[in-house]
Amino acid sequence: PMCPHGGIFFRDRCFWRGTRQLSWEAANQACQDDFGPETRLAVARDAETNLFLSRLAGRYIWLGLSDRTEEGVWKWIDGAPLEYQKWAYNEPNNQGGNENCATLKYPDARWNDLPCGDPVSESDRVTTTMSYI
Ligand code: 2F8
Ligand code: CA
Repeated sequence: PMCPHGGIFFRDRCFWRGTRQLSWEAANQACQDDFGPETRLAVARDAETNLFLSRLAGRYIWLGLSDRTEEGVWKWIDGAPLEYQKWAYNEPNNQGGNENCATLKYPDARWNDLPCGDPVSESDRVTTTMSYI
């Protein structure tokens, strides 16, 4: 199957690689603005998708995963239950009590929680939009 706007098809949906550095909320909004109302930050529902996303991104990206509504209760943005998980060692650690959004790190493809408002949290780190229908 083909995806519009240069998207890449994997499993059952289209993914797009973002290029901007945005907060989690702004990145998610950009998904809808750029690719349509059904598009959200990516959900890494299993190991294969997680690795696919990491390779497609080639850099740090936001996942559609947060515990913003209830600390410690991580929820995928599409409402799917959090079954597969790939947190980095000692993560999520809610550093400073303010880390409620998950990133997919690169190149190890493990997850870390970061402040949702961070566009770029370290000089060698780039957070981008990643989205799916
Ligand atoms: O050591 C892991 C730790 O590294 C940083 O904090 C020192 C990350 N925070 C930022 O990059 C803002 C933490 O999220 C991470 O857990
Ligand atoms: Ca963290």
